[in-house]
Amino acid sequence: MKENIKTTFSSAFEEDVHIGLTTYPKYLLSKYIYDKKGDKLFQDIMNLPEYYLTNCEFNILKDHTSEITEIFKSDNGFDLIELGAGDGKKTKLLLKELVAQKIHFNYLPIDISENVLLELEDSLKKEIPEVQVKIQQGTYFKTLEKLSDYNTRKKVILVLGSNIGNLLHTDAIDFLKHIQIAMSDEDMLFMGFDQKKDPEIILEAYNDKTGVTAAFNKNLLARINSELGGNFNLETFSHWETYDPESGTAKSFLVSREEQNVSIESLGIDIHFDAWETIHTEISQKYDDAVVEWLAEEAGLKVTHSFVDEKKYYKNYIFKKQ
Ligand code: AVI
Repeated sequence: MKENIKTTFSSAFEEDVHIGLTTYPKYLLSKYIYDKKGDKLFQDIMNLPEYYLTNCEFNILKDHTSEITEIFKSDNGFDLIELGAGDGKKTKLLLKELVAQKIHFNYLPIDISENVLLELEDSLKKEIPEVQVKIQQGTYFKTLEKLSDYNTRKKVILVLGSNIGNLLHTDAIDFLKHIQIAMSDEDMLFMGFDQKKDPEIILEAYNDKTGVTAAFNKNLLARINSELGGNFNLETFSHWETYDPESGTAKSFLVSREEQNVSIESLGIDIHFDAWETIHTEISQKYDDAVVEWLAEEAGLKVTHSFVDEKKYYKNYIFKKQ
């Protein structure tokens, strides 16, 4: 590897790639998987038969819709705020029920992507025109801060998809704390947590036969090639998944199948890989009640309700401030 001399970077992506690939063992941050191609690959993952998470959460929302909306509602209406709204397929189950019950609420989906929000707004206009939608473009935390001024009536914050699982416990506590700070006493947080289960099922979910997850993982390298002038040969890296049933942590890696040098033009560096050297790319944490309760406690929250699917693969919890 050449001398590590670069100290100014033109983007956070550039800086994080530099740090991750010049550290031992090498790593890249999973948030950078999600460019346009990465978003599309994640959509494809959600449609895979092996990726049980989406269906399990859909079934929980479908089977417990009226129970959940009953807990959400409040005499003078409420604001339903969703972090990372996506296509809203699962949320629409709740929205339809709230409309059918003539419950007063506003729906405020937050997403980093304006495109996603406009598409969601459009589909809601067609499918459930009664819903009052106010899209909020921005990062979760900045928008949440703005929304904490929004304290005239009850807030219910939705975070679906077990997105928290991509964070280490310390970062997950930080994330929950930020939400807790934006909440007042009657507010609620409704969040999905993928559960510990047969390790075989977890490994299959992150290592599908068709290779979609491998392409999703390798999109990190594809992005470095297209945005930072890298010359990664994607064929020389294998996607590898592990699951530790003790900690509940699924880990994704890219493994270099040969000794090689990769150059990244905008960083002005060559990265050396030994044969079988790894890049750690993502964690997908699996939980049980004890861990969820501990995370909540650490963040100043408490669990008030939980809902599980038939197979007990996935749970949605409701939290309030302690
Ligand atoms: C977005 N996130 C919750 C997914 C997960 O299950 O960790 C991302 C993903 N990675 C591989 N497959 C799906």
